[in-house]
Amino acid sequence: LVILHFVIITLLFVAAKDDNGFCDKSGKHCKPGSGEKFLMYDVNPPEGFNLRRDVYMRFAIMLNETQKMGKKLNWRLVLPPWYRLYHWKSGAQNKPLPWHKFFDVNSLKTYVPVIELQEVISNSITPLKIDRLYVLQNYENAFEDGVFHDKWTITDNCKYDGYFWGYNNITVKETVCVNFQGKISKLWELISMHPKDKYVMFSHGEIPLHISYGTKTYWDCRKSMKFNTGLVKTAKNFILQFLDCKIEKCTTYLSVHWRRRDFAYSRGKDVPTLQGTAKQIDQIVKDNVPDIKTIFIATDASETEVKTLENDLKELGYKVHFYIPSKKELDMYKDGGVAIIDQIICSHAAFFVGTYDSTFTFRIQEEREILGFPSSTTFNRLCPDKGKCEKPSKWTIVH
Ligand code: GFB
Repeated sequence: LVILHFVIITLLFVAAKDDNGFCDKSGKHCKPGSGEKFLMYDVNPPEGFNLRRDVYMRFAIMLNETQKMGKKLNWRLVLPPWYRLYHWKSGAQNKPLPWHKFFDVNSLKTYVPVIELQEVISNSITPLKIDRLYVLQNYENAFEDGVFHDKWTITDNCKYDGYFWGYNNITVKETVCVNFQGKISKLWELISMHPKDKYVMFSHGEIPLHISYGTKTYWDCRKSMKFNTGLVKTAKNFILQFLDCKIEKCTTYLSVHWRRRDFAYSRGKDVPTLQGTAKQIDQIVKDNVPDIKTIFIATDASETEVKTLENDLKELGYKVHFYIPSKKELDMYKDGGVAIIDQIICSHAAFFVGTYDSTFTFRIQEEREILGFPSSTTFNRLCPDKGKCEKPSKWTIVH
């Protein structure tokens, strides 16, 4: 028994010293090897928080899927700090924000080995020098021969349009321009051309597509994206205090994600007018949850619009709530945290109504699927005042 023990320990030690690291039998618990490598990415600067969450999932799944096959065990996915997001208007943030501000990073780690960029930087004695930055670009014509093929081509024309997540001392040894289309797993082909690279970065991480959208793999990764526990606590306190509910699946209120700002003017044909919104919410309540008299609204609308909707709904006999942070809360949670609190409150409602084609709405719908609400209470949308109103797609959970 002692000899066997010795052999096992030696094998583990040898495996740990190997560049590739090792996984346990289940493949779930992997240890990186001595030659750690870092996969970094950046997203098209104007994209919002919730689209970025989807891009994270594409990279996380890309890494997890290879690790399940016992490969690439020495790679870690670097969490790209949140910096200068177009929709964050309050001015409460001007520094790059780490992921643990918004998410439970230990929970992310149950799915894939991730590391905050700040940690990578502070673990390194010299300023971070990325070995290769691949600037991804779309092909001019995605269907050249009438078919969409997964492919990439190295070109000689591109420019990095990001900000290195707000860090001005990060440099790049070599930039490679790549026209890319198709599944994200194809990025390994690019990476494998330079096996000695330790820090590899992709810009425009939104261009590669999910390996498999909506599958069990997708949901396993999605479930690991738990929010920061402080944000969850604040949202739950609000629900308890104002919405009279202390259970996961509340029965006391209806929630609405009312996306305004750029949606109100650039997607006018998909959203109701300011005047039409209250009438529509009233009809939805009457048709679906007639006993409910309390409404929670999550929105990016202006103060005047908020006041108008609040008054209109009150006139129709409803109690209306918005989560409005104090100055101290805004400083602490930032716009990103406030938006997450809004999302959590929407997630627990008896009935949810979202905005067509908003990723903010999609993430709430996913959260409700994880909580186990019937999908009829989740996949609902506000319609334009007049004209066609397509039902939202139902992306139900796969266990
Ligand atoms: O999250 P997001 O990608 O959703 O971007 P869409 C919208 C951002 O606006 C959120 C704020 O991340 C928030 O900062 N926001 C929107 C809200 N709704 C709410 C809300 O109910 N409460 C709070 N607190 N904040 C896409 C963008 O937005 O819309 C694209 O990703 C582009 O960049 C497109 O602008 C038109 O999918 O709704």
